[in-house]
Amino acid sequence: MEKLIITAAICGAEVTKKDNSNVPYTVEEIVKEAKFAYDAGASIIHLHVRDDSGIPTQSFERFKVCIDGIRKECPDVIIEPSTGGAVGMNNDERLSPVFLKPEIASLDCGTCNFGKDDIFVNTEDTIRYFVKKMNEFGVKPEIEVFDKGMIDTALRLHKEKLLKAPLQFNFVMGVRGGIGASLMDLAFMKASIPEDSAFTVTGIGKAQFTMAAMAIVAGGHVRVGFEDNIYIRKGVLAKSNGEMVEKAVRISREIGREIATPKEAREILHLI
Ligand code: KMH
Ligand code: ZN
Repeated sequence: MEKLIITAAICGAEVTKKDNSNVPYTVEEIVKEAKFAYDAGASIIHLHVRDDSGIPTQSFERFKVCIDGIRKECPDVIIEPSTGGAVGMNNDERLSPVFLKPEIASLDCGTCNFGKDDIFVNTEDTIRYFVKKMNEFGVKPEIEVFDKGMIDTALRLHKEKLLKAPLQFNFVMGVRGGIGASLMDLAFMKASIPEDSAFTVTGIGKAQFTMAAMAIVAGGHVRVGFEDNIYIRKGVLAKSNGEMVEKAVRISREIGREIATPKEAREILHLI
């Protein structure tokens, strides 16, 4: 089987130090967490940034400093900034890291309830605007889908040649408001994308490692990290993103699937 690409979503925008004191905020903490994840086997860092007090920001300068810092410690890692940011941010704010011309960035392909009282808004016009900017700056979109209809939206844009093959999907499964996190849900999502696409599975909360195991067996790739889950096992807070990556590596190796280096990940995702 193709080697496994592990993405570490080291920080996110929602989780705080109150949830787990190891969630990184400062540049130094973000770089340290990226390095732990990279050393453990992550080839992609999915990056959100915060100000020092922990408030999510899409500041161009903050992204630049964090990316430069990560680059120093993890020279070949793939850095994938978020264009999702946090609920409530405006489009131009969200797009700012694209102007740093990363190899890849997230592209959220639909609107959904996000938790009990938040709505994560991505209208079709927004998605088109983001794709055009990403194409203009040579950034590959990782298509984030929180539900099956978002795959259909992406495929519509693909048909119009706005999104170019091979597509890279991230199935985010178990968000309150999105698709669930079960084997049946994953089979449905996998069957809905073109055969030449790649997919990563992100299981939210307690679904993180069960969905990771399913993705590994199904030929997909895996995302873990504080953005999506704060526990290493039931009731035990994770010490670092590195600890979560190590667990994904162990599961994969037990099943007989080796881990991709950043160079191999670039080949698999056609980034080179
Ligand atoms: N923070 C969420 C509202 C992404 O990175 O593109 C959106 C999110 C998705 O995290
Ligand atoms: Zn994110």
